Amino acid sequence: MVNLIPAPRELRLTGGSGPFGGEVRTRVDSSLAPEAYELTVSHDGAHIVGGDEAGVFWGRQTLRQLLGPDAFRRAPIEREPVAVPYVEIRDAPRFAWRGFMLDVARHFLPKDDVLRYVDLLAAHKLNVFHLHLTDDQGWRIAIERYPRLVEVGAWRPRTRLGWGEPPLWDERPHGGFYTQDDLREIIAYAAERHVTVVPEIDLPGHSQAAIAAYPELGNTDVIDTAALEVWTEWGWSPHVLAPTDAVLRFYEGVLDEVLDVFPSRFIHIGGDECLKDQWRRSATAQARIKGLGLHDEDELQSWMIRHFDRWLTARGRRLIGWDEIVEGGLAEGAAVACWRWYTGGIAAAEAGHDVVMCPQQEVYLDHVQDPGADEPVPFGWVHTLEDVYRFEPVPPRLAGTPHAARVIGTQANLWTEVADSRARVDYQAFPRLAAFAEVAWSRLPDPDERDFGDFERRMNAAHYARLDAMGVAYRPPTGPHPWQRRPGIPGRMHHKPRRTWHMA
Ligand code: TNX
Repeated sequence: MVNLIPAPRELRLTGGSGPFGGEVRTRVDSSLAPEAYELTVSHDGAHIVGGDEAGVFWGRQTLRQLLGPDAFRRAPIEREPVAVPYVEIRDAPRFAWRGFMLDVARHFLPKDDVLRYVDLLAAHKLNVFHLHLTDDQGWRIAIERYPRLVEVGAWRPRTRLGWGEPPLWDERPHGGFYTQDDLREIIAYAAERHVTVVPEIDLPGHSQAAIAAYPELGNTDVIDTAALEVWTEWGWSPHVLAPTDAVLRFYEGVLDEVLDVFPSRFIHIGGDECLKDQWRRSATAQARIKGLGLHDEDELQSWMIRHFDRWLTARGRRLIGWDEIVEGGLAEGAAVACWRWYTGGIAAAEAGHDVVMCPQQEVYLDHVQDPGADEPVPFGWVHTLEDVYRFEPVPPRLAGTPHAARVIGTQANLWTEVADSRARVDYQAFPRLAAFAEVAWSRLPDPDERDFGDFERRMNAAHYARLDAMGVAYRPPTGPHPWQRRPGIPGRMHHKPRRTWHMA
């Protein structure tokens, strides 16, 4: 809620234009909710009271918005004091989990660019940074006891450009990884900005890079995994982990080191898009199914997920996975990141599990943002800025029921099959991530009642200038700049689905 005290009353702030400096008095008052804040600007100065340190920090971000676009530069450039209107703002987030997932596996993003994304998230009051660290096309976290994961798994000989037939290739080798100290640095930098970094180690599917590094992780009784390379295609790889004790021990070893680096309560273990064909043909997998008294391969996957659920719980952490982990029975303490419609999320919430809503039909930022012919390598469904602004994380089926509280938050996901550089990631993320941030933080009306015109006016009047000050290569409202197009590289676009919220 914002109460503007009538203009022209304003405070002149000097040196307040840097992100953290300024003549601002702050204090914590734990009678306010976590992350809540009160910001007062009056003749008496600028005051921020936060429910905790995070609340104070979010209050500072709001003050920064009031200071004008130059407050979003890395250092102050104002010589004159900046006029800030008198305000009294009481504010608190709707959701505790306001997330952004970046896929650094399909295309590696250097550490400095990841740090910059922490700044971008913090400026938008997003507080969870989910790093998708492993996939078929690359393994990005150094694991000391298994050095080949990055020696072999972090590199691929070439990269598929777009999605057409016959295939187009970028013949440059691609790769990269973060050392554990790089990740510690990212985590510490994020913590200073009240952002939690959640790691994802994807299993048992999306594991071809790991199998290429350690062939014994694959289903060696049905294929010759020694010949496997880090994948250069996009899509679903048939090469999945073998459901053996040795593989469980190996991944416990991986996760041991992950826990040592990442203080996050939640650890993401993937669980998505696991093709079960090799398990169907593997005598070892079938013997496991029989030995455990399971019905089928779906239950075998659940058994693996359950194993890591218990393993993480015993170490004081909690498992989160993609909504496939609901199939074949959900592990006890697991939380679900719901990416396929709202379906798995509704089932999980009704069964008493925490849910983060991130449906690809609504908030996948790798999906194309305009139906126009100039969009670079268009992929997925069209999610315009307005579509994202009208995204509602709590579906009608849960709204108003006690299960709604199980939706602990929402997340926008950016996969990088075709977003091969920082500029391309910026283009996909912005301006839509700004709309998403407002959805995640504010209590907006139901989708159809939202005032998108007002949001657009605020974007045009202020926020694009802030993004410019932060050096974000966003998609201009009029369409891509000529250098943002990728003529000749084919995409793969779907037809627009009906708004899915009404259906759920
Ligand atoms: C689905 S979302 C995937 C990713 C792809 C993405 C492309 C999810 C859990 N799996 O592997 O990159 O679609 O939009």
